[in-house]
Amino acid sequence: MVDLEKIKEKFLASLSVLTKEAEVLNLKSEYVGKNGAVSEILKSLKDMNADERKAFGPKANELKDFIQDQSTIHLSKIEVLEINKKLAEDRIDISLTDQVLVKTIKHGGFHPRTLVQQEIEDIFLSMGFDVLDGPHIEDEFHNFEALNIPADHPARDMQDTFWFHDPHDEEAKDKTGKKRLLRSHTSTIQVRGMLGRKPPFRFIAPGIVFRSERTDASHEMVFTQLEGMMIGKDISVANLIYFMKTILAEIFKKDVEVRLRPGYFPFVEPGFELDIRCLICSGTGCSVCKQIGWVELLPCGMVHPNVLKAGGIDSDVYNGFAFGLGLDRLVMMKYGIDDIRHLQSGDLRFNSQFKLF
Ligand code: FA5
Repeated sequence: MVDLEKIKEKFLASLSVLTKEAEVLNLKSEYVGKNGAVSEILKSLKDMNADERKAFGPKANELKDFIQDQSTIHLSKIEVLEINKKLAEDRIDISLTDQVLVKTIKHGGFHPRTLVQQEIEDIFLSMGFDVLDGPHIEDEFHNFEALNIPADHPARDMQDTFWFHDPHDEEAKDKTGKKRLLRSHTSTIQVRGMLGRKPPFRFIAPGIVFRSERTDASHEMVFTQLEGMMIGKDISVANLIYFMKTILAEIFKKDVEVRLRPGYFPFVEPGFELDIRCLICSGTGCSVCKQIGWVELLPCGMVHPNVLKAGGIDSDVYNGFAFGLGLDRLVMMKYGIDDIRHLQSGDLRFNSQFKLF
């Protein structure tokens, strides 16, 4: 008679070392498969007499059930081990994921001009100024005439203007009879801002302007200015200078060397040029300051009575100052940018050096 206990022990010994599902299934098949050892024993029951079958049959069937159950239990154990192994290997490493994200996702950033413009707007807003906007396509009146620069005035040649029509051709007017141009300075907003406002008032107007100029390290054809105007009673040149210096100190957050010299602009009298000591070369001379150590930054002056009149203001009662900050040059000084053309380059390597979103 076959020793069922021995078969059971042998099976358990073999099963205990198995680590793979296929191995367990093979072993199970060796015992209880179609031609397995225990299956053969069960087949042989028919050749036994009734007593033998009664004694042996249930035990053989028990062994068969035992082998099947143990195989199932062992398979579950293997499955649990495999799941745990996978969990350990595939653990989500949050720090790693972050590093990968930082490396692969390109964040947008603010253009340095936007940063400086926002900062200046905040400074002026805190001092009670309004922030105005104006059209890029202008007419002769707002760009020149209202600013005390009549036709044929030599000052028209101070800024190389982009005309939509030939300015010397009297017929070259648009449907409204006005000659159109791309504004050559933000001073166009002086009269637009004055009309409809009652003194005292103050406003700034940042925006792009256009000039048909040769470009170099400090000159662009499309660049940004920030116009400012303050109108009231008894405003003096001392007020103007105090304002300009306060603003520069707020922007640079350190003392910067400036110089004031007479400047001619038909729309102000007296007029000044406010230059800043070049911060690219610390005044020793470079391509930005044209080797002179100073950069023209903030022309300004007391508003000419003719301009006040064009803006509907009584020049016998009110006066005030205006200025036209070269915003791009200010950005260059603040960030140490040695060529204005970087600002318009669209080069992401340049842009991404500044504050990210
Ligand atoms: C004007 O445009 C006057 N409208 C400014 C003004 C306003 C004077 C109010 C008085 C009262 P100007 O052409 O100098 O002035 O330009 C003003 C500033 O813009 C310059 O000081 C300079 O900083 C900047 N700027 C001028 N041309 C360029 C250019 N091609 N590229 C970059 N910045 C320029």
